[in-house]
Amino acid sequence: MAYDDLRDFVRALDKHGELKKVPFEVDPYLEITEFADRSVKHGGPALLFEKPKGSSIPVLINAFAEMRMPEGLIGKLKMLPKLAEMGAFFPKIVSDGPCKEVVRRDNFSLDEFPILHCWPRDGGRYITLPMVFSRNPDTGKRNCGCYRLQIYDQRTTGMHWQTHKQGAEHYRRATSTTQRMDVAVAIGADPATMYAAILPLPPDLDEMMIAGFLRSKPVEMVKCETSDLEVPAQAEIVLEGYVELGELRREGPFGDHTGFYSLEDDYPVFHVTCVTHRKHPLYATTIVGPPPMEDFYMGSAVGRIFLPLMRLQLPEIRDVAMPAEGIFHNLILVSIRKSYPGHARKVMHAIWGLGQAMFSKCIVVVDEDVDVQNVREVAWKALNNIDPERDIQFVMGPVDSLDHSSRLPNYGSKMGVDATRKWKQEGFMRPWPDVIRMSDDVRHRVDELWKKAGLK
Ligand SMILES: Cc1cc2nc3c(=O)[nH]c(=O)nc-3n(C[C@H](O)[C@H](O)[C@H](O)COP(=O)(O)O)c2cc1C
Ligand SMILES: [Mn+2]
Repeated sequence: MAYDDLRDFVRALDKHGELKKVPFEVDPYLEITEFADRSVKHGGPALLFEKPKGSSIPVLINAFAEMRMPEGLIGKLKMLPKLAEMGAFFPKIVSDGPCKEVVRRDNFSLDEFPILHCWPRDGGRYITLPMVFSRNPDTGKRNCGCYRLQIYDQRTTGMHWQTHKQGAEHYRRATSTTQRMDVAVAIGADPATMYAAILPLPPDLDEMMIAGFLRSKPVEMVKCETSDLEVPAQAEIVLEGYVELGELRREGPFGDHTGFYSLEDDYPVFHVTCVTHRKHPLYATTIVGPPPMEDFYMGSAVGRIFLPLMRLQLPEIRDVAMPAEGIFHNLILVSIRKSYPGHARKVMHAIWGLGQAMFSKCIVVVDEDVDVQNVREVAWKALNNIDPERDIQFVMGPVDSLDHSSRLPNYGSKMGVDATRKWKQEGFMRPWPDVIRMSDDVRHRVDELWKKAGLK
């Protein structure tokens, strides 16, 4: 993760044979999506489209797919709980940076960028992998989140921060004090910095500090031209601007990471007032759609980061898995060391109370001897272990904004399945059977006889 910037990362991908350059013209209208979708489903390389139709700026996609997440990252992530003791990675303010090589206050148009129209029935073109910076009006703390931006015209976009996200919270808080809220959007940076934008961190915990930790080097931040916000100095492209409080506009539809088109809804409007970029910028993007896509791999790494953090609060958790088909929040498989009656339900409620894990639509809790990374084993044992009426619990609460099945936007039901072995203290008086297993001596003997019989 110790890359200086996006192009440094691209060079490394290239050197390791993980990058395919496409030297001929490909259309950002649907065609790049089809390339990226086919490639990610086959474990293909990152793609660099050198001649996107209609723009002189190359498009990078699938750079985070497969296990290109550098190995070192995973090890580092396990150390995150110790972050509080480290503190040495606070972002550093610098006075200038490559993202300012070209400053355009008036003479810019978003049409110059190779922004994808991802799927046939999308409402337009979307910037899909931005780092959106805003400040908490009460505490002054920075937030960076990845929220898509629908292009409305040359200088305005949608601002798709969902209601539970930090950007939306800043917006709500700003409403009482000002008319406008400054927002800055950076596109393309070193992978740790880009990655930090999707981390579901607690409010007011600076993503840029975590990025510094992941890359073992503080992120250098430079002040915007037109506001007091700061952006990563090594970014490829920066859009500066504001959202007008109270101004909402129809956003969507968008072929989303659920694999369905997410519905249209009203979101704030981002007015771009200044664009800065490198002399020859790269445009980093992604597509989402029927899983698994690039975001599945990004999200899986998030899962691994948060397991050690979750275990700080809930040490009984052995392991957690989020199968691709569950698109993260729809299905969470959890194994626990069960210690007291009702323990599985305590864990479900704890997860529903934990940051963005509140969206977990179905939580299945199993005993620690079940390998949650093996979906077949979970299905087999869990389905055997449950008396549905007794072991399935429904609760009401906040649900993901993208959930198209909930009775209301953002509010609906969730399900917890207690698939642990039931105890007497839980009122279960029948004997509980063991899983069938052949005895070791017979297995060893048949190992020999197997060969003798000529079986393979
Ligand atoms: C490719 C990609 C696109 C995303 N698009 C959005 C989006 O449009 N709106 C949104 O609220 N969250 C989106 N997310 C999820 C957020 O980035 C994620 O919830 C993050 O934790 C938000 O940061 P925050 O906790 O600082 O608000 C996206 C994630 C990825 C990987
Ligand atoms: Mn945040």
